[in-house]
Amino acid sequence: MTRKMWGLIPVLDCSQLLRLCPSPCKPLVCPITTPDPRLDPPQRTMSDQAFVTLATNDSYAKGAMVLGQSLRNHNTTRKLVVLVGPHVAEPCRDALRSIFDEVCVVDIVDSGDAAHLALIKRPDLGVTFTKLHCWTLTQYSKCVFMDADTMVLSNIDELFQREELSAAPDPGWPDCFNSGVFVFRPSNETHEKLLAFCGENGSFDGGDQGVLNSFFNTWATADISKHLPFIYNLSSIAIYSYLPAFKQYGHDAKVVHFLGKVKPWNYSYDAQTGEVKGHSTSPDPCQLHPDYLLMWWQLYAKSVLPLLQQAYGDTPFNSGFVEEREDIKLHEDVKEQPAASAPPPQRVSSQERKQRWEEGQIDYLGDDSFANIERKLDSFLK
Ligand SMILES: [Mn+2]
Repeated sequence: MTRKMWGLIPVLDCSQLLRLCPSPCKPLVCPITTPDPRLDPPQRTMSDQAFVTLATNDSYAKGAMVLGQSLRNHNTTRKLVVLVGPHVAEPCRDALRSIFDEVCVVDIVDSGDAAHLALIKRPDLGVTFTKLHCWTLTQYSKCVFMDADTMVLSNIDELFQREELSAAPDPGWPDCFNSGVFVFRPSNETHEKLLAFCGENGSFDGGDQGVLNSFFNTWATADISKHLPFIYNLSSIAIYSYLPAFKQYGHDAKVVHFLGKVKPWNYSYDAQTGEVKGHSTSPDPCQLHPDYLLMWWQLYAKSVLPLLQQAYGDTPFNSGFVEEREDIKLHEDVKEQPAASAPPPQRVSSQERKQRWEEGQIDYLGDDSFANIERKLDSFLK
């Protein structure tokens, strides 16, 4: 029905979704049990397990701060670790230090070890090698890696009951896992094997996801307990490609992943009106769900920006906030006068809209906004 109505290409169909889950009746109930404190002393579990993320530049550092703060807000009992690339500015590292337990600077170029040798063979995979560095965090027995463009919506400490390598399916090719959220066991041996593998085989997608899927190549078939439910890595792209599923299961989402070229920090935020700005000027159509995007900015405004302001002091930096400028006010005055000869906005026919949608030209904030699609769906699903 979705296909007929909207010409959407569902990324996950029902059978694929149900395959992720042990019971067709309760597809989102997964076999995660609460640990018995008598068997597994919590203080031990807490200090030798960690959430790990990666920031390669100042923009991703902001993402990492929002992620770290979202984990704190949901009372994680695990340590928080961020790997930072050599280009992350000192004030950003300072701000990261106030959220994370550990800030590890990873400079593969200076490392002089196997990672550096691999980098010489494959200079295109620099960021991937930096990410693979998470396997060297052997002070922890188990970790959950999360991309800096993710944000948690509830406590997800139960992920530590999963084994390496557990991850959720990728919405684009569900037989591959998405490497934005995964459970792993730090090990120097695994790290070296991964580097050697990388140097020899490269990456089929040019990034870490290709390498990791080729390395952990039995994920799709060997052990269903290593398939994390999709709610642990809900990519904003998938919301629009299978909206009825999002309506059915979306409220259980625990991690949102801002997949795609445009990231939350590419927008700006108007603190006065509480609105996220900058959609129309973006070259790529916005694929981020407006509610999650707003949540990201609200968290940033409340908890991250004050840390950055403190760290930067008088030095100017890109806060991402819309500044109230005199020229904007001037512009408003000019607007009061009747517009001279601007053509009226063209109405697009339903057929044309369908065609544009299929070509990927989606007006997420206008005709194809989530609210409009939802209204249309509601009228069919009643
Ligand atoms: Mn990502």
